[in-house]
Amino acid sequence: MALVEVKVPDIGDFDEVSVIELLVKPGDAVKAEQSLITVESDKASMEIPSSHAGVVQSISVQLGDKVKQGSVIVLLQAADAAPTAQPATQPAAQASAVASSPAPAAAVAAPASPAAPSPVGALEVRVPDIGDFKDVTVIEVLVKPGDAVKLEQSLITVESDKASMEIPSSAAGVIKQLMVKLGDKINIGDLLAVLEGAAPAVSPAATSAGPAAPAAASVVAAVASPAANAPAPIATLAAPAHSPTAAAMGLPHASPSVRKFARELGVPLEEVKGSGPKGRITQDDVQAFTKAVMAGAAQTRAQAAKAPAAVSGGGGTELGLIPWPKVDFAKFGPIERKEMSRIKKISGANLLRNAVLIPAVTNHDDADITELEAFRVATNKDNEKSGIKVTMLAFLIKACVAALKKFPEFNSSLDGDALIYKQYWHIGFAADTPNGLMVPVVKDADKKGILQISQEMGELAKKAREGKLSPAEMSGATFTISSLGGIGGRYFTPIINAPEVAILGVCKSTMEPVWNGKEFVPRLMLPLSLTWDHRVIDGAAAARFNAYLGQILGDMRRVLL
Ligand code: CAO
Repeated sequence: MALVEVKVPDIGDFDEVSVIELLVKPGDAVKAEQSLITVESDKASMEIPSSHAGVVQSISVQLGDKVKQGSVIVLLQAADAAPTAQPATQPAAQASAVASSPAPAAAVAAPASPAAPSPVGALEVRVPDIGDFKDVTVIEVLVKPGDAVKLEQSLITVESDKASMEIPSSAAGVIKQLMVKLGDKINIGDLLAVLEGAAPAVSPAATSAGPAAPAAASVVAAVASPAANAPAPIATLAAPAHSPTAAAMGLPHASPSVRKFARELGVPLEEVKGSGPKGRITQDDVQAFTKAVMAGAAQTRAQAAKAPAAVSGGGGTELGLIPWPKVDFAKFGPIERKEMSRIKKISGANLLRNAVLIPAVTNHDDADITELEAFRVATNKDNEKSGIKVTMLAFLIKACVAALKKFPEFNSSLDGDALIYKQYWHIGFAADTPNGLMVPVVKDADKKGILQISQEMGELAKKAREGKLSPAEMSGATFTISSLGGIGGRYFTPIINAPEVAILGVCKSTMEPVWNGKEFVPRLMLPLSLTWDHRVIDGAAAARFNAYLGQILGDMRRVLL
């Protein structure tokens, strides 16, 4: 054990930056590369991580202090005197070790050269030098074609496995073309957008480490603010109700670690009030918000912001629940504690919201699929060579589209006191994966045949299991099917995947004696469980939906009518 001074590493052009957040306190055990403080210049912010693991003895800086390369941040009782990458014999070595950690060295805007201002025309905005970030994933697209953007307004958020950052625009103008989409992998120099309109009067040029400035009217984005990423738009069984673009309306001000923390808890940062400098959201704010929601205090606010219709009848009430039981399980026997996967944490928060906010009712019914199953088996025989396997789920998707067309409110979403009727039929299906439930979406299922749907489902389910689904492949569903048919069970009560208003649960079909008016005959019966939002749908409509679905599954030729 040795005492080690952790110093500010080489942080590029960041000179004399302000300390805006202290992320640790004396006595805290920190891991190597754990963020210690957040600093901010007038252009960007970044976290400074620890070069060693150990216990914080004292903190050498205060909020508001100006620090620069070599300033001592904390005194650490190090578990191991060796820094994370290179020996800490001198500040520079220590700095470079730290610089390769989660907080990327931000490229800082430099004044444009006199030649830079170009006449009104097309301007290319490219990915600037984003330090160690390579092949990073676009997790948010904050603008769309036609949007007017200001200089340095964030265009997208990217995320590596270590941290996230926003990529701002290097020029003001109107977005003519957006060259990236959710899920894309990007690297330094990639073209993000083409702007037109305003001349980049004060557009920044690339830093020395940045890509070479493209010729003529193209401008290279040069500021990479590491300070953001809102909840990733991962569609789980309960996809977030808000769209990723909502964040663009007023991006919350928070450091990457706070954003990561918020995302893990499923906390929407747009709804958190920041108590830090310039309204910055701190970890304490996120914790306080979570506590308030759990205690019911923020329920009304959450409803108003995320499910407006939930309060359109006149204000929510506090849940007034008793606290969650705290049990020392180890007292009763051996235990093992395991962190839940990120997907489970996100889907858990969404499921809780949907279960609490939606007045959901489930209708159970059975469909006679005797003939359909025979047809399915025959189809699979005929198509043996194609490698495409047709399961009942593909027919269910097609049958649901027909029922959704007949009962359009099942394909709608609440928007305040209005209903949005969607003129497209994108069907999500719950897929069981090692990391938790995912809901890939078969887009435009109305335009696809059973074989195409089966093939797509197979590919999407495989990607889901491998954790390779892109956000785009999990968004846009208008209705979801959760099939446990391959596993078993009779009926269950699935939770609606907001902002959808209904979900169909399906269990394993069984051969049953069915009375045909004269005698009992063996029929293959498929158990259906339809959960619906009672604010939008009533029981009679739900019963009719199930009955119609049953008729279609009984004779798929009805789909053609
Ligand atoms: N009745 C009887 N058998 C059924 C059936 C049903 N309703 N649905 C599927 N089967 C059969 C299939 O025909 C297949 O049989 P064979 O192996 O003999 O060919 C077998 O069950 C396995 O099917 P599958 O699960 O591979 O395929 P699928 O198209 O039915 O489902 C998928 C695909 C991805 C939805 C599924 O694998 C899955 O993950 N299901 C779990 C969904 C889930 O967890 N829902 C709960 C959400 S709420 O927590």
